[in-house]
Amino acid sequence: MDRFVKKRKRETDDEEVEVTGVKGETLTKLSPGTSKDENRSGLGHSGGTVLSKALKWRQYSAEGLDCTYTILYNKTEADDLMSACEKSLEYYTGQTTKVFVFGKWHNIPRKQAAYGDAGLSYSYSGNSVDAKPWTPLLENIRDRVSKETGYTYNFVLVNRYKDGHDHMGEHRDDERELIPGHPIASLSLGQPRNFVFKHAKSRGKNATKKIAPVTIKLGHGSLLMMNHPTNTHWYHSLPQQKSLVGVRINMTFRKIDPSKMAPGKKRTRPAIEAPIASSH
Ligand SMILES: O=C(O)CCC(=O)C(=O)O
Repeated sequence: MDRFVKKRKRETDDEEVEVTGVKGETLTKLSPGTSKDENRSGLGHSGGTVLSKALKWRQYSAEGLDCTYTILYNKTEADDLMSACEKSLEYYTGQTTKVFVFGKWHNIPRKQAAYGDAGLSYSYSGNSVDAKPWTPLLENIRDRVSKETGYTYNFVLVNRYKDGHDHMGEHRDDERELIPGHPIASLSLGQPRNFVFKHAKSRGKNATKKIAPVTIKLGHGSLLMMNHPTNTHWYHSLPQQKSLVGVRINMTFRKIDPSKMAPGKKRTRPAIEAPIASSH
């Protein structure tokens, strides 16, 4: 297929974002459909995801990549949510802020927390942390995301980046306990940052294919839907942007099947972020 990459201005502000897709494809118009998860009226359809028609969605498509992006909260709403998050969210401390990579413990280059339904846990690199119970603030955001996307979520991973030095290495959200085919909804507040997708076959020196990365600038109040099969074929990362000084909070809403969380092997993330990333 004839792919293109071009720069565009966002409708909502003056930030430039890179749009990658398939020539001839309409980026924002979505046809009607119903959710796999639950039926909702007034929603459009993209991949497996049912999207609210009240919002303006942008489609990102490439080989095996299907993402949709919108501004879910306007600036005032997003500012309020950001300050409420800063006041109320509690991040991991102590040993749970570290990962074991290449034989050494490293501090995670950001803060993390997990909230969700009772019994769900978040584990990585030898650590396993129970999800904290939903707070009213997070329930409110979760329910809004559900309403606009037609899917329900029982878990959220929160990442806080104090500035452009904090980052996240390349990884896929393809853990066994995630319900297959269920999208991951990524809500961003605060400092806009670049979010980079790389195709699994085009990473590093063992690359077998040449597929251009896809970069999306995630704005304040934005929602990015990572639809199936994106996380099967594409790694994603939040690289350092050292000149940026603002705080950013990201929430990835997920649906976990508790029966798939094998005792002692409960994982919501690969044990290490992909070694190719220079993140730790
Ligand atoms: O902060 C971000 O946007 C990245 C979050 C992410 O990659 C994840 O939670 O898996």
